Amino acid sequence: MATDPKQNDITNKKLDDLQQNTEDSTGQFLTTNQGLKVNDDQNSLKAGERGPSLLEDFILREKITHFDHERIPERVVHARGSAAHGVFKLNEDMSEFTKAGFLTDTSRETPVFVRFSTVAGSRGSSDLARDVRGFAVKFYTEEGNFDLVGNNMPVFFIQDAIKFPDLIHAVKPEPHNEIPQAASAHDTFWDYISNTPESAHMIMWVMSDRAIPRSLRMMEGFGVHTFRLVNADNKACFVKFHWKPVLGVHSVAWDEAQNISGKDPDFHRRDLWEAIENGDFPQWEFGVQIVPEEDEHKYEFDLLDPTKLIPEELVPVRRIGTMTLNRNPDNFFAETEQVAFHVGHIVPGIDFTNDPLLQGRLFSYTDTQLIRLGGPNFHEIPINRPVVPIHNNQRDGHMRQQINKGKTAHSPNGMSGGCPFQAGMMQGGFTSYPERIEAGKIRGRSKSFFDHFSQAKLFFNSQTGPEKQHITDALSFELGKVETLSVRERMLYFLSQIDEGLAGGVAYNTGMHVPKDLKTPLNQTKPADASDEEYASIVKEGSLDKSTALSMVLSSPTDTIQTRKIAILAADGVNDANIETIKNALTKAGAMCEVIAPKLGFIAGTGDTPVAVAKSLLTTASVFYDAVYVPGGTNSVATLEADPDAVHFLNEAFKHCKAIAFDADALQVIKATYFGRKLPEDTSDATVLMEGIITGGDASKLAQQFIKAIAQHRFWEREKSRKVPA
Ligand code: HDE
Repeated sequence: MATDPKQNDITNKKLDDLQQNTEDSTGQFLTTNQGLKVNDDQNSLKAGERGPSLLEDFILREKITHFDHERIPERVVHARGSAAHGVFKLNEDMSEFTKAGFLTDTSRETPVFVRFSTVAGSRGSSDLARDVRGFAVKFYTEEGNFDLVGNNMPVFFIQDAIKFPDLIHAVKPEPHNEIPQAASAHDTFWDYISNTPESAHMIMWVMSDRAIPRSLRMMEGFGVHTFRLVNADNKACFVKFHWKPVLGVHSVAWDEAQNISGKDPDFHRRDLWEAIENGDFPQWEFGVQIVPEEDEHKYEFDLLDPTKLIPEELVPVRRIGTMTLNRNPDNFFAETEQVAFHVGHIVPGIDFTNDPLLQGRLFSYTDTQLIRLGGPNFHEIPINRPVVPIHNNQRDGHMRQQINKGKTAHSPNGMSGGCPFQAGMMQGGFTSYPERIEAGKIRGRSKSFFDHFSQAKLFFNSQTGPEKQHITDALSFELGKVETLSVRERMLYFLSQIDEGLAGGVAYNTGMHVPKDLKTPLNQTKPADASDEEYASIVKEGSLDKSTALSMVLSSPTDTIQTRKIAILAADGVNDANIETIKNALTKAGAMCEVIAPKLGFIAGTGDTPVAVAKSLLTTASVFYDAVYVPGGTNSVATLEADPDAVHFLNEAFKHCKAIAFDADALQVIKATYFGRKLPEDTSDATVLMEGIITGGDASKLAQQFIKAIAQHRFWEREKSRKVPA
């Protein structure tokens, strides 16, 4: 159950107090970094009014030097991010499984800081690139920080950390010309993938609409790896972590995503910021899939393999708490940029498994902060500080903030009475789960990791028709941009291992044939020392044909229009009474309406009140809205019908499968569009003319039908006729 998000300010205040390092210049004099009041910040010190500047000008030099050093290295991956503060509230005591305080004490509110990101692009790249999204949560718990550094997809491309640099080199812009930015649609990426069969499952996810979310607020989150929970009796179980967005999981259309990338590269960042400013606090339910230790080998996949998920039909997701994001950062750099996540930041009650990807990550995250944040004291940056005190014998290093008192910095010591003491288990000291390991030292992988295609098939088969079509289209787009024909060919063969129809569709769109076999086989599909028989026993087709939870369309609620954005197209002479009725009904249902007209300012309504225009056709576009309403009014209709931008707006909304409602007397505007020509003439009583296209009736009846349509999110079935000139 969701908590009332507006109650949570106390926790944020607590976090601020504990990490205090804020500055407010209101009413203050300008000073140098040494606290000297500055008398002139606009002119440098010169020898005479027209003379040379003087080296003596320490104020100029301090200001410019600081400026010269403003940039720090961007994250090598996940450089583009947006973040927010919030709170986590547990609803169900999990002490049966874990001793972690924030998962057992339902009275606690744990402050969190969450950073969402894309992976491939640089800091300034577009939010709507086709990409997996980072979903990293820092819980400031009373036992220290716990970071759940996950993604919006439950699996990953590779099974072993040693492959990560190659994967990232392949997806990043190509090294000779640094093209393309934030896009996987290029030769090196697909060359790598076509030689990496273990990526099959993840490729299905990134080619699905999950890779182009409608909003960061409408994404699921996953811890990806299997972790361990450990209870007070030191009994462990396996766990997968989930975030389920209360608003459901929704995407935009690929053509829409590409348009948005040009018109507003900050689309997701802006959306998150504005939702929080408006008090529409994004919420997720926190879920766990728990597998008893004795069931470790029960499934047809290996729990340690990060290219596999546990289907929700096999192990349901228990929703145990709610996270609410309720405060925007005060300063992007200090917080969103300097936040340092690490999978190794854990608390008693949670532990790792031997997933080889997770094990490699345990090294990487501290290492990356050292170069990015400049030294070992990055934990002292306010956003990274735990809310509990730190006591240890670590000292010095670049930019040390802590002034440690006393003369001992060694342990064991007698001079300081042995302080700081080691904490025993009963005193909350962290102890690693004593997993028993007996093994030879090898470079290799378990045979249980070699079934690369079963879950890729499960994912593809679980999609609805339009979702499958989107995957085919996305692959056709990506491979269509690949210039090396042998790479395309290998990929078609690769896809044929997942689904013949999928491979055939992509082959058709790219003017190729699906090869029956390859001259050089796909690497690593089969363990080198496995017989065909043994291999057949590894590749057990799963016990499931389909999993509803894998389809966004089938698993997301279609009964809410909370925070959807609706465009109202209008011009002088519009029926302002109808605008009011529709706007009130939609706003009451939680949506946001904006009037869009040929120019900014006000337009005259048929009633007495002028109507305020939020955006002009020049400054906005239909890709920024979830639905469109065209009110009547003779002059408004005549203006819009003759305005190519208004007609384009509607064509595009149609092409992107959005709900469109119009008053019966606005039919002329619709008739001017491409799709209007195909509509039946019946405009009687709140009639649905085609999926998601509604008209007629009085404004309040129309509003009710419109709300139902907007709640469907998109009418993908309409895509068959989507070759619209928009
Ligand atoms: Fe990361 N990853 N990663 N990663 N990752 C980083 O750490 C790395 C992986 C993820 O908003 C880096 O601070 C390796 C999987 C997120 O600040 C770096 C491997 C998953 C973020 C790094 C992986 C992730 C990062 C770059 C393979 C999903 C952004 C900057 C073993 C479960 C966090 C930084 C933020 C960031 C390394 C694989 C998620 C270089 C070596 C799998 C959400 O340390």
